[in-house]
Amino acid sequence: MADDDRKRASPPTPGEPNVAVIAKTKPQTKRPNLYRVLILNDDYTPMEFVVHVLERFFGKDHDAATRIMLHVHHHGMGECGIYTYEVAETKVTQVMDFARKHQHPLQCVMEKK
Ligand code: TYC
Repeated sequence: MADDDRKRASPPTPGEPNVAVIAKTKPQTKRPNLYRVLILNDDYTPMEFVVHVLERFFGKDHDAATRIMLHVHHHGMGECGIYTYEVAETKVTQVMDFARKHQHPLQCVMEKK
């Protein structure tokens, strides 16, 4: 409710209770839902290809990309980044299209945080 729409306190009327209404203003900031983008291990996608994907689509430097790729290689799954819904969805589509184009079975998924 805008300030101007709020009920003004009436002047006190003799003999009536003098009551003021205080309207709380809801904070206008809402945190967006966030989504983790994950890549999955497989036996066929070359390690260098995964490193390249992490550099190209997730802005990782070579060392960070290599660390994430090795984590996925050893643990089966790893986090590429955390984004709002539309950005996460775009990243997943870009990675899946790029992997398909190069005929690698690399899988990329998103999950709500
Ligand atoms: N396991 C793959 C190999 O040995 C490498 C790999 C790492 C594949 C991470 C996918 O998300 C992945 N060539």
